[in-house]
Formats: sequence, structure tokens, C-alpha cells
Amino acid sequence: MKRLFAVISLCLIPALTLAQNNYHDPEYLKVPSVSTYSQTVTGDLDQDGDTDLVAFGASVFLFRNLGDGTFETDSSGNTLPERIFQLNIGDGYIQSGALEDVNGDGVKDIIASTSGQTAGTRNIYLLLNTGAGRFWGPIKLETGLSQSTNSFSAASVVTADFNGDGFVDIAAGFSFLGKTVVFLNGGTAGIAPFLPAVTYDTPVGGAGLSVIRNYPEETLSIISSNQNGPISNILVGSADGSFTVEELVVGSKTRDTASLDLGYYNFMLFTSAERSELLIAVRIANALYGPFPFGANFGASIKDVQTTDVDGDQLPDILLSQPWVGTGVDRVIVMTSSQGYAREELTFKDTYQFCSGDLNGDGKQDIVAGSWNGTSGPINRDVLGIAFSASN
Ligand SMILES: [Ca+2]
Ligand SMILES: [Ca+2]
Ligand SMILES: [Ca+2]
Ligand SMILES: [Ca+2]
Repeated sequence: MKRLFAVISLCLIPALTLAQNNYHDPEYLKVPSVSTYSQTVTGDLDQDGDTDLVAFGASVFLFRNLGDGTFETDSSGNTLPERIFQLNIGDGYIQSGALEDVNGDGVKDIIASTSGQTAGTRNIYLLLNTGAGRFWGPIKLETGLSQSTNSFSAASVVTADFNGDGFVDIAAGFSFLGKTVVFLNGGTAGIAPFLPAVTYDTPVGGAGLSVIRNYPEETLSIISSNQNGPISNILVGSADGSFTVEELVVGSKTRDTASLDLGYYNFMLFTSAERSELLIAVRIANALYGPFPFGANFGASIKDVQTTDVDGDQLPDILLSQPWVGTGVDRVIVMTSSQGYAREELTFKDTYQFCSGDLNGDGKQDIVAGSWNGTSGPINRDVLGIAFSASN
């Protein structure tokens, strides 16, 4: 029934109400000032029961949670994360990362996809977890793609079992190159023998990917946003993990996508690159209705969109990032659902992408924003902001 309310709420494009204060103002971690922190992800990588934090940039840093959402620091208050991987110069930086168990040993591994503003090769790196949050040397999954000119290029990586064999597969989008690359998992426990890249032309997309389930087939498709034009792509998946690229008329340039899988009804979310809007399309049995604007002008451009249950009521919530609000003042917007969506704006000193995870162990998702220096924008590269849920 709760899910039905969520469906109705979305279909009616609900008025957004201002939420009560569910989050404290962000706290900032002083982190090594060596790189952008383009994306953060959370997961218990050392299996001690506490959610750890991983930050991606030109390096991958692991922040081990001490148990209450704090991390080891030196006497000056600087955090002491472990650098577990460093890209070679010319390989760009890691703009998109994920934690997933790719080799079937029950322990989450790290997946990192490279991007960059400089020419160079673009690949995926796997860091297999030994089980204690220690990692084997990286496995490079070669895309065969390289960027020959200096230009901004967004990247996005998603994981899902595209061919239904029980092993996690990987897809990565590269906007500048107009390609989406899929690596199917060879499916031998313990060693993650990925098959060679299968590359799809997504000439209008690739900056932001999300996975959506097809009904009634139960296969998976990939939505790909398009920063350059009003038509995005959907890579329609087959049971064998292959895809057919189709155009998806959204009517706006889009920066990122997310999906809400509510069974037979599911939803595609797009952030408009031209307007301060979230667009939502309803998808029923592979037919698309919309997209419709989500009833609000958010006052500044939106980059990322994610769907996750942040308040633990089993209803999908929607999170947005706004990296371009003002100099050193950016936002993450959290919209929690009940029979409508209540909106709370979290102000961060700087953010680009964000993640959520319960860092202080109170059962509610906290929000972590990593910062990014962009091509010219404000630089707060030595902090990560964490907005803890307000119940503590
Ligand atoms: Ca841990
Ligand atoms: Ca694993
Ligand atoms: Ca698979
Ligand atoms: Ca929490």
C-alpha cells in the first residue's frame, strides 16, 4: 500500500512542501589536498559492522569508520585515510565509482571508472577486497577508448546482473566519446574474470547512467542521459546481457538519470541541463508516458539525481545535487516521501556528487558530499562534507 501511495504521489506530480529539519548542518572532514574528490560511496569494506567511506579522485581513499561516523585523524585534525589506488598521470581521474561484490565471495569490491579533462585512455579499475578492507592490486578492464583532445568528459558507472547468471556485471558511460561500454562477468567465483568490453554507440549520451527493469520480461535496460541535446538513450537489455540502443525523447538536455522500480510501474528520472527541473517519465510495460516536470523549479541547476530510502520508511526518496548555486555554496536537496514529497535543502561549502549511508549507526542515512574543482569553479578540495541525520 505504501508503494501504491508513492506511485500515486509521483503520478499526481505532488506539490513539494518544506520538510522539518531532518539533518544537522554538514560537518567537514579535513582530507588530503591532493586531488579532486569527485565522488564518494559508502559501504562496510572491512566487515566490522560500521559503514566506511570511499572517496574517488586521481586516487581512491578509504576512510575506515571508527564506529560513530568519525574517522582516524592526526593531532591537527586531518583525517588519515588509506590511499589504496592511484591513477597514472594521463589516465585522468575517477569520476564515478561503485562498491559491489564482483567476484562472488560475499565481500564488496571497488569499481572505479575514469574520466578527465585531458586527453588519455579511459578504463575501469577493479580493486578486489581481501575481506578486511585490504585490496589486491588493480585489475584493469580495458575499454579500448581514449580521448584525443582536452575536453570535459563525464563518466558514469553502474552495476547489475544484466544476463541473470548471478554475477555482477558492469556498464560505464563516457559522454565526450559517445560510448557506453558493458563488461559481462565471466562468472567464476573468486577471480572476477570479466569478458572483453562490448561497446555501444550512445552518440547522444553517456554522462549519467541508471538501470531500469523491463516488465513483464524482467530483463534490465540502461538509461543514458545526454548533456548535448533533447534526446537521451535507452539501451534495451536482452536476457543474454546484450543491448539494443534506442532513442528516448526527453525534450531537454539531461545531466543525470535515476530510476524508481515499483514493479510493473516504474519511473525514469532526468535532471534537466537547461532548466532547474527534475523530469519524471512513467514507464508501464515498456511504454513511456511523459516526461513531466516534477512540479518545482529548484532555483539552480541540478546535476545528480538518486533514489534511495533515506528515512527508513520503505518509501523511495529522491536526492539531488546542485553544484552551481554560488561560490562555495552548494546544495544537496533531499525529498522524503509520504503521500507527497517534503523537501529539505542541505547547504554544503562545495559539492559535485554525493552519496548516502548510515555512518553513525542510527539507522538513518547520512549524506556525504565530495567536492570537485571543475574547470574553473570554486575549489574546496581539502574537505568532505557530511550531513548527519538529525536524530543524534
Ligand atoms: Ca567498516
Ligand atoms: Ca568480492
Ligand atoms: Ca552477470
Ligand atoms: Ca545516520
